[in-house]
Amino acid sequence: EKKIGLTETWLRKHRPIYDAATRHPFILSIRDGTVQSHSFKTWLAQDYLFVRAFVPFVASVLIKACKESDDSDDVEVILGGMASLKDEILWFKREANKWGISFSDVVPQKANINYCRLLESLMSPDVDYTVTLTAFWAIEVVYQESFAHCIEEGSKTPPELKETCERWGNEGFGQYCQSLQKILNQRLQKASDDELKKAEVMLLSIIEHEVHFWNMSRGNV
Ligand code: HMH
Repeated sequence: EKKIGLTETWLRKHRPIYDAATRHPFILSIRDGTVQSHSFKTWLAQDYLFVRAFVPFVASVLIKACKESDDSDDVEVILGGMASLKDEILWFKREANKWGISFSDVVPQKANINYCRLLESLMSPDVDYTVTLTAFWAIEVVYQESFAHCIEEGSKTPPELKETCERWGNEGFGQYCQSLQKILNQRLQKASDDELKKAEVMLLSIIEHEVHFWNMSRGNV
C-alpha cells in the first residue's frame, strides 16, 4: 500500500483555491481561444520581470538544499530547474520580439512587486528549507497545471500561444514538478509540527499570489 504524500493531502484540502489559480479566467480564455492579445502581452511582460526575480530565489533554494539536505536528489532536481531558467529567459526575449514588446519599458505592477517581495523574503537564511521548497514547488506546479490544461484534448488554444503553453504544460516540466513534489514530501515527513504549519500556510500564500498575478492580465492591478 502506497502512502500518499502530504502535498497531495494539502491539494485535496485546498482544492477550491488551487483551482482558482490553475483554472483562472485568463487560463480558460487561452484554452477557449478568446484571450485578448493585450492580456497575453501584459502577462508575458510581467512574467519576464517575475522570472528575473525568480533566478536568485531558486539559487537560494539550491544553497539551502546543499547545506541542509542529506539527500543529493534534492540538489540535482533544483539544479536542473535552475539550469532551464537560462533558456527560459532567452525564450522570453524571443517571444517579446514576436509580440513587439520592449521589456526595458515594462513597469512592474503591484501584484508582481508583491510577489517578488515574497520571493525576496524567502531568500533569507532564516527561512527554513522545507518552507522554501514548498514555495518553489507550488510556484512551478501552478504554472504546470494551468498551461497543461490549455493543451489538453479539446482545447482551442490559438496556434500562436501553443509554444507558451507547451513551455510549462509539456510532459518534461510535469515530470520535473513531480520530482519536486517527491523531494518535498520526503522533507515534510521529517518536519516538525511548526514547520508543517508554516509550509501549509506558504502553499496558500503562493496560490493567492498566483491568482493575483493572473488577475493583472485583465487590467485589475
Ligand atoms: C508568476 N509563477 C509565475 N511565473 C512563472 N514563470 C512561474 C510561476 C513558473 O516558473
